[in-house]
Amino acid sequence: MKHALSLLALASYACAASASATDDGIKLNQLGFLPGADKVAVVPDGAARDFSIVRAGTNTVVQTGPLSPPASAPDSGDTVRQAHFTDLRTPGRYQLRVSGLPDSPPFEISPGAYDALNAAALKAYYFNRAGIALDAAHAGIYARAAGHPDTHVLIHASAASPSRPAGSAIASPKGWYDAGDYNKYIVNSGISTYTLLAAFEDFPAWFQAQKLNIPESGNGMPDILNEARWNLDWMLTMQDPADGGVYHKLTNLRFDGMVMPAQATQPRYVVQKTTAAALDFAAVMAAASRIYSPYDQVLSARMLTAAKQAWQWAQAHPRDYYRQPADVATGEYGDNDVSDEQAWAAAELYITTRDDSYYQALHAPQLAATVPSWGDVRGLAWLSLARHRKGLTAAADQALIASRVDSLARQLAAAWQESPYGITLRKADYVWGSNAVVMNQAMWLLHAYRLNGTRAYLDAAQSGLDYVLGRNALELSFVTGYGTRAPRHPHHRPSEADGIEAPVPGWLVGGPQPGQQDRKDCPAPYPSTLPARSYLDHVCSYASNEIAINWNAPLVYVSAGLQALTPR
Ligand code: G3I
Ligand code: 9MR
Repeated sequence: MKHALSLLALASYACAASASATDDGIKLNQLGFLPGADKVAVVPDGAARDFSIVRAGTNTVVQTGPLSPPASAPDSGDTVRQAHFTDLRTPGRYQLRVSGLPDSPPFEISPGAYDALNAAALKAYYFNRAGIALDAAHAGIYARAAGHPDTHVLIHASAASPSRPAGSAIASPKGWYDAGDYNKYIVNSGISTYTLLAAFEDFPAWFQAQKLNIPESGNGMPDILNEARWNLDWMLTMQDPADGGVYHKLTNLRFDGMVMPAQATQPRYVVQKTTAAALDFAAVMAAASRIYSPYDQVLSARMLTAAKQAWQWAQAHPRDYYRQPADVATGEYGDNDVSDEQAWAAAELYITTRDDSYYQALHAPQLAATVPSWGDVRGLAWLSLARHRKGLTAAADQALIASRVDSLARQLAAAWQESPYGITLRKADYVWGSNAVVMNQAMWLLHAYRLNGTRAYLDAAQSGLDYVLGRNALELSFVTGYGTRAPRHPHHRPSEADGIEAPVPGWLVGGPQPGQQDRKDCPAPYPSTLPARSYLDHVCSYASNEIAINWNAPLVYVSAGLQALTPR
């Protein structure tokens, strides 16, 4: 039933999308803006030369302005103009009007524009918890039975050791499901958990005040730390106490069908210890150790010991790359260059211990700054160093830290200025998970803004959130449940299998990218091969419409950061 509905929805969506290639509507952030934010909409080029803003559902004009000159946007195959209305600061509900086009979706100007979005993006992690029943008091209509207790997880042959031979069992409960699938991967957990912890480190007041209504709420710990703890507890079980090595993943041999967690009962395995897993684990545990220390000294000490042991293991096994065993077919998160993981772990250990030998291990002068992703985490080293710059030892090169953060921000701001849509994405950024690329770019820009107050960085970061909330060629908010037009059929097993029409809310889908690696699994074609339009709101589309913990984390960071940093 649900499948038939989704096909119908797809058919009407595909028509709309192809019609819209020549005459789309107005594209803007469908939630709206903070009063003090930069405010921009994108308008398809036509006869109009100006725009007006009306109170939603009325003809009361509150502002008018000129459209910018037209610019052609090759990534989306259209020609567009921009409408700038930053001066409109009065809270209210509005629509943007351009003659010859339908009015824009309504949007708010409000000091709490992203409150609900931010809480939902974080609550999404609760909905993806393994090993716990979601009760109605916390999950509402998305309540479900527990799945994947992971109390009897087999040691895969690739992970066998003298004290843990192949086929023996360990307990490795809790954690978050990685994405639309039910497996748990240390590499991706690393950047995801870190990014949430970084959001807390940067915006503590915001998160201390936030109430998520999760089972631990009210226990004296901020909910973002409660939620992250669920995954940290699992990560700790992935370290072999005999040698400090860390298993790469906990997985079935094959992906589960589109069923609820409790119905997914294939045997689970831990697979191969890898250098990347040990270093990502070391980085996250070192960071978590300092962040949880005011709340739980025992946990904090345990995390630091675990981090050091994983670091030691990685130094002794510098090139144990992940090799997918022949009998395993789930996600790989493989990576044949772990120099960035090494630098990131060194940075976190240095910040937490103030031991200069870790700073030396970073090789800072040789370490470039790049937009973070699961496979390239060197940027996380720079962001953490910048955040903690005031407490570092004399060994740290302060000027280098500031210049690395600023120079990448400058490049991103240049892309933003040149872009017809006023966004930081360039053609090469439309990869699997492109929406997380733009969110990580925005996260970087916010760090740079915190560092040196360059207003363009804040505005460029805003453009990233605007993009994922509707200022894109598809006129879609890419966050389930938020915005007037949002994904209905994410590649997310619970959303598909729960029998509830609306998907689990608060998830950022992967987004457009021309690879279309799921074409063979999709009953309907993508509407376009253009990078910015190659997207399918169909459950088949794991390459454009899956959700993932590493994609949501920078959305949590950015939606909190804009609220915390945008001048009133
Ligand atoms: O590394 C190459 C790069 O050299 C090249 O320029 C570029 C061109 O497209 O491709 C790069 O490789 C890409 C790789 O990600 C690294 O970014 C592959 O094309 C791309 O297919 C690959 O996608 C990954 C995907 O798994 C398939 O392995 C995604 O990043 C990753 O987010 C996704 O993760 C999956 C998990 O395996 C399983 N759970 C769900 C999760 C989300 O879909
Ligand atoms: O559901 C899987 C998703 O989480 C992964 O990102 C994706 C790529 O590894 O694979 C999905 O599983 C598909 C498999 O790769 C091919 N057959 C169809 C599966 C989806 O039901």
